[in-house]
Amino acid sequence: MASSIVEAVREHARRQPERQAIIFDGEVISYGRLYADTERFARALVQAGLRPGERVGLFLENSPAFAVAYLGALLAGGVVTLINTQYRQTELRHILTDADARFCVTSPAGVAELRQLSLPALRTLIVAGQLEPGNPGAAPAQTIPYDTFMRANDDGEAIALRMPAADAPAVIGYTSGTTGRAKGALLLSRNLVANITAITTAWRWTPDDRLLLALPLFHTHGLMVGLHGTLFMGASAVLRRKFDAAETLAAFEDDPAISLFFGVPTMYGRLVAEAQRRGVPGYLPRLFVSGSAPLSPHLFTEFGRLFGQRILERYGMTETGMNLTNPYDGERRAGTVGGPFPGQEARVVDIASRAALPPGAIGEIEVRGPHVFAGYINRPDATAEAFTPDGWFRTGDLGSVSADGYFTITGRARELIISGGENIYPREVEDVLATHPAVAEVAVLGAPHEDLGEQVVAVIVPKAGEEPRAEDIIAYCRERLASYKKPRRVVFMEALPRNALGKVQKHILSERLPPG
Ligand code: MCA
Ligand code: AMP
Repeated sequence: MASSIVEAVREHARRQPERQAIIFDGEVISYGRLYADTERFARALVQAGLRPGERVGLFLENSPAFAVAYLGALLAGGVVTLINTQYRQTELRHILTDADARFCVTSPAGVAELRQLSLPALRTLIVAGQLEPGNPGAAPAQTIPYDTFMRANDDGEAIALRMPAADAPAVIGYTSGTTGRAKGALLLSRNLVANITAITTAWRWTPDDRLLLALPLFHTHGLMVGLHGTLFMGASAVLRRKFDAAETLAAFEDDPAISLFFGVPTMYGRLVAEAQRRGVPGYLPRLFVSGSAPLSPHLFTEFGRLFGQRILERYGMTETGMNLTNPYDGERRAGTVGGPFPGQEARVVDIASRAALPPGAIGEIEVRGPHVFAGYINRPDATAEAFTPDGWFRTGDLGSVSADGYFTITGRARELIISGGENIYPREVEDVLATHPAVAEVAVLGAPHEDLGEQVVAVIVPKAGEEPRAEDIIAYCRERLASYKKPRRVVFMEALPRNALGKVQKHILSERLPPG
């Protein structure tokens, strides 16, 4: 078995170079080409001065270039730092500085965003896509078009490349922190391999499978489940820039080879609505998987009724990849996330005593196994807090386990809003809104939303004499943070309910929200 994702790609390329790996915009990228491009990218990185362990930011939309840059950075000994393309100044400044990124692969739109920041450590910016003439790039970083970069070592000295070692740091995924500052979760190469081995086994992934991959590759779900599974198995993926329900149903109809679909619950809600309008395609994948946010039993049932298939719900985190899964064979139980993947452990513990709880009792879910990350970069305090002395990772999710081993996620020990599969920490949004000149106090909370699962609501106490408008509050947020973090509702109040210690009582606030 391959000991890294890159090695798996090399092996498939050696054995069957013509085998299809990625299909994008009608173009087929074979394993042979994918691995050849990966080596070229890796050599170009080494030639450009990348040293082992240096961070390479990927701030890029879905495309074959994403896969090449990802694999190439790993083969060159770099550590890939994943960056959500919706991130704006506040998030980008923090992540690129915290990760000390030396290289970044991005789009022309990404360059425009990065140009506004001061990032002295960033040496080279590789731009996939057409940079407008006269675009100065993002000095002081050297800005190079992706195609030029790929040719950089074509006639150069021979550069030897080494497959990533099992213990090599591989990927940093940023996950929101309770303090409003995202933490970089560092996964080692062996964590990625352990998790994808477990996933492919549990879901009976075969080389003949074809995945419709419309999830963003900068997240765990798209990358470490979708792309890794495909490349590990030597299977294929039809990669999309983004999700569209009508296009997805049309793809099932047009390409009967598509056998897998993974999505967040919002995508399943939209597939149901679309199928109600235009009918269910004649061909369907053999497996539909949902995760990243709770799938409501109602949606599970509706989908089953219409599509004749039971969605397999699973549970994961950036720090761990996938932890719990409903069974492939056997009962896929609505409202539950099943049990541990092969080779992994999970349990529910009492929040206060940390003792393991019996079936049915609600506590914090803890997980353990070879898939669990190495720690948060630059945050030994947060890393120490996240683990028990005997190596269990505290997920911060609340739940229970049934007597027959099915886990149910019932809530979160940390304040987190999940909107359309994107995570938002209220504190991040509060910190930004608190700087608005007309805002005296602010509290941000989640409220149910039909399409997105949850939506962001901001409750604002204006400064004396100020009358801010909801549109201005939303625009203020949108300029500074990823657009999905902006409030969808803004409610004005004269005061926030606080407890004796002065802490905002969000559960009371939630009850006091006017309907809307
Ligand atoms: C887009 N918008 C959103 C969201 N997405 N608002 C709230 N929540 C969202 N999730 C806003 C945009 O900012 C924009 O606003 C407007 O909607 C239209 O943007 P567009 O890109 O067209 O939206 P969309 O195509 O409808 O996107 C919805 C989506 C997308 C397809 C559900 O959010 C998505 O791909 N979500 C999946 C995220 C994901 O992969 N999560 C996994 C994380 P404006 O016009 O004002 O700019 S990994 C994870 O959670 C763990 C490990 C796990 O277990 O998997
Ligand atoms: P992230 O911070 O992107 O790693 O998101 C991980 C979080 O998503 C978990 O801690 C859960 O709160 C949530 N999550 C993932 N899958 C599920 C699921 N199937 N049901 C409920 N919550 C989920």
